[in-house]
Amino acid sequence: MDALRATDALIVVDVQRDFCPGGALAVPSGDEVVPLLNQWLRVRKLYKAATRDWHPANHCSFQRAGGLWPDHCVQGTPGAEFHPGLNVKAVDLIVSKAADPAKEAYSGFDAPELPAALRAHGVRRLWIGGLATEYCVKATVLDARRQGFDVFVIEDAIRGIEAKPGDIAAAREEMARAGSVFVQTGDVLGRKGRTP
Ligand code: VGL
Ligand code: ZN
Repeated sequence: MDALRATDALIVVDVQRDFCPGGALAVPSGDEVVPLLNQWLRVRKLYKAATRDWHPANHCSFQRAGGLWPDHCVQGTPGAEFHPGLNVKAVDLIVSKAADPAKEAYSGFDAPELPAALRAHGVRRLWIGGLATEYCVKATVLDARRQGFDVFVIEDAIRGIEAKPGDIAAAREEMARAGSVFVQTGDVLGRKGRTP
């Protein structure tokens, strides 16, 4: 397995209360990614970004506006907070996305400050985990590939919604077809979360 490099970055996607069990749009076992991503957040060498879904109360993706989803991750509400166990203090950049009421934005790259910061830091390769596999993780991974980054998907640190059977598998296939590589945390960081 590839060793981590100084030109690598971690992107933690949408690990927020509303996407975890008990939240408004809970991803099954979504909270299980937290201890794994905390291991990644301990790696000093990585530039670290965390995206958050950051909707205004009248966002077009909400069912009462004709969208697909129950109200979730409304700016400034408890559901929009990062999971309380996530080591947010270790994050270098928080990226808020989908704040325009008229636009859905699943990808972290929809917020221009993410690609700008990655380029400013000379980042070439991305390690990506978080929620949800078929939506914001997939969209972020595909945009990263389009923008020329090498992408590693942290397989044990993603969880999906599986609105219908096969959705997660299809998303994984799409990410693999786009040239991203699936890795396990322990294979990269060592079994005890040792930092290489
Ligand atoms: C997401 C559905 C709606 C996600 C965001 O973070 O994957 N999914 N908004
Ligand atoms: Zn959303």
